Amino acid sequence: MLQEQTASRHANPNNGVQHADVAVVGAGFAGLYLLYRLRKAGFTAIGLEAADDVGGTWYWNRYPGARCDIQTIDYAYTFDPELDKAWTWSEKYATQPEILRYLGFVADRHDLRRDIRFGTNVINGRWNEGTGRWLLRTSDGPSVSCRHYIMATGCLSSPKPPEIVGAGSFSGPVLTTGRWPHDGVDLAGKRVAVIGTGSSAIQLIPIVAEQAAELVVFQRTPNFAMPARNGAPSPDRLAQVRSDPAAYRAQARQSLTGVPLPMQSVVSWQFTDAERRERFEKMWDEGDLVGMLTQLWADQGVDVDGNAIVADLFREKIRSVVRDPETAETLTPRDHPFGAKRPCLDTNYYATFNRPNVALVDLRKEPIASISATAIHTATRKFDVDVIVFATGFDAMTGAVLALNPVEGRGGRTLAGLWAEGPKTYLGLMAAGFPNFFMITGPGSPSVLSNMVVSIEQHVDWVVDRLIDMRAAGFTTIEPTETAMAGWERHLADCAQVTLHRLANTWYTGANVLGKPQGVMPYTGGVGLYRGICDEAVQRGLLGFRLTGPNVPEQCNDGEIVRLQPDVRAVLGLLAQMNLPAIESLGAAGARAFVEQFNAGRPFGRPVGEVVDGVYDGAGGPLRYRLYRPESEGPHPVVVYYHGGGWVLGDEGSDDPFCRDLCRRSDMIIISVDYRHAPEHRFPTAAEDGLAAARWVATNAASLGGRGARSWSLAGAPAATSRPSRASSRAIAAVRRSAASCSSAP
Ligand code: NA7
Repeated sequence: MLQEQTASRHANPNNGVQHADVAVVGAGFAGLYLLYRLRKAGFTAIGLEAADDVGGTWYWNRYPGARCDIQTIDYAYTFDPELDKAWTWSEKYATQPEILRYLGFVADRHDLRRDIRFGTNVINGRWNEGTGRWLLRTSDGPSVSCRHYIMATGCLSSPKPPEIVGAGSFSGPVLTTGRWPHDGVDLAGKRVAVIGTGSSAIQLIPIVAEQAAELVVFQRTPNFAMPARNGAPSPDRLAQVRSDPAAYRAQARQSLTGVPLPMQSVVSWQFTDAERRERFEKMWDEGDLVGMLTQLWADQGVDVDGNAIVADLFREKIRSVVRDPETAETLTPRDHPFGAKRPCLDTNYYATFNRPNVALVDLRKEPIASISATAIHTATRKFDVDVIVFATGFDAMTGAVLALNPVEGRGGRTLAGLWAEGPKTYLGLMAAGFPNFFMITGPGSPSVLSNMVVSIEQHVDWVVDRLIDMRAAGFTTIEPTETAMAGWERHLADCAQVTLHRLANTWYTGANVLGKPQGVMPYTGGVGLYRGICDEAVQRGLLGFRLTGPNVPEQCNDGEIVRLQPDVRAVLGLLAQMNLPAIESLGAAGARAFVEQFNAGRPFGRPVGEVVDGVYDGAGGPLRYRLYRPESEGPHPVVVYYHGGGWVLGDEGSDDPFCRDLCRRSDMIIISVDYRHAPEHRFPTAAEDGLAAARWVATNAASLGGRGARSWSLAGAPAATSRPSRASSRAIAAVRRSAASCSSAP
């Protein structure tokens, strides 16, 4: 009924095509906020929604136990400050029905349903070069002609096919968590199989175990889960939001994950064992998943060893709850770092496996061979069941957008074609060749690695603000350039290298769907940084975008928005914020004092097997060195390391944390050597010392624990070799010649 009213209101009886400035696909968090902002900005907009009501992911995912796993105080709109007063969440982590009610409440409050055609799928969308508009064919009602086409389709809304032989031949009820029946399912007295142990299954399994006569859980990959400890919303957070809502929300917007928590700067090895355990237990007791992911120590998400400490503490917890040691071991994740795959919040998940009516099948040992009319068969066993629940997840991030295929841009180019080897976007917002086509929380944006609502609001604001600016300037199309898109792809890959996400096969990387191209799809650099980059693109004249309009000259400020490696960028950004004096203005003594003071404040480097201070024969007499030996048994290859400092500053200990890291990661001996400085010792003194150090190490490699005279190499900090004078170039060349004659790469 609702659907008919809406469609007829929009239909154009003259040609069966409905016209609007903007078409929005999806009526979840993103779609609703888009419709709100577009209407306020004076654009005509049509929402197209497959479901018969608002809610998006919260409309479809109605399985028992479905909940949010970001605290709901944070998982809420902020665009309407009155909402915080008008709506009160009843729990720390709200249930699906409550979140769905909230979205209905927002839709009513702002009268958004009148712009939405419910029960309507988009069949395809084609860009018409002549009219400069998109034409969308829909499953129901008139086609839509729109200037701008916006995907608010969600990241986890296209359920993944089961990929199991015979899945269609089961004669009993087959349920999918992402498409749960609206009137519920009675599982009392039934023999139930649940396939999958991701977030959905981990929420569902304890509830099914209480209802069903028997429950068999088929697990492919164990996950890290921690107790939600649900209850009333956190009083601390409530107090913070109420006392200064603007500051609270602003902190979330600038944070790593979209939740107002600080960045940690203390690294794991700065804490004792007892302190680390205490920090872990605190998060465990509070049931704060985002806290557990980001607040323990700074290296937990970027360093395998820092991460392993958290993972081990989780494993200990599983063993302490699950009584049968074999079951406990099967439930224990060992193939991925904590947080590299989406960890879960649970209520009695591990304890459920102590129940007599629950069995666990390890699909790594006995994969499902087939499903017949009445049973699930592994290679060795047959499980007779009455109901099968597929909790097998989604074709994440790209699935819902590509389901609208073809999205056909300029010259018949399709999005599926562009993304054949993995999604390509600029800022996760747009793709080259697809004018006026936007994605909210698309691949390449922080999206699923963040509090979605915060990311959605940022995206919607960015997009609608651009449409307003374009209208004011007379532009009718906007599109990213190939250069900008390629640059963003490289930046995404650089960021992914810094985190541990690349070390796990997950839906973040496309590994859960057969044949899907692999690669970390969300932006891993964090919500605050990402927001800054989007703003920077605007400040730099819409860098990376081409804009056209009928009566205005084309504008194209081509380029890449981020050209530095993310870690270099972060360090330079921090230094810029400190507003330090130019080092060359301090004089040699002043600069040395400054560097010493600066280094005293940095985190202590990670422990290695052994650190030995010694003296080598420099060109003009004894000089100091510091040797870093790996924990592993030697002999090791040796690296002679020249510290940075522009020939003027530093000593063998000034790159200490870096040398430790180099030693640990490369499993090589690092020998950081001092050399005499300018201006007291004019060039090429330092280079001569460097050469002497190289010779000394080559001669003494075996006694230092190295593999032998020919198994060593040279390394150095860039400053040591930057902008060399002619004299220094000659000296460096001498060192290189000497090195080439006596070294071989390990
Ligand atoms: P997930 O997290 O993708 O979980 C799906 C689970 O199903 C996971 O354990 C998969 O194992 C398993 N799976 C998938 N395909 C199969 C087949 N063919 N056979 C056996 N097991 C399979 O989806 P969820 O719905 O739980 O959660 C999605 C997100 O929604 C969640 O992270 C929250 O952000 C909200 P795998 O790990 O791939 O080996």
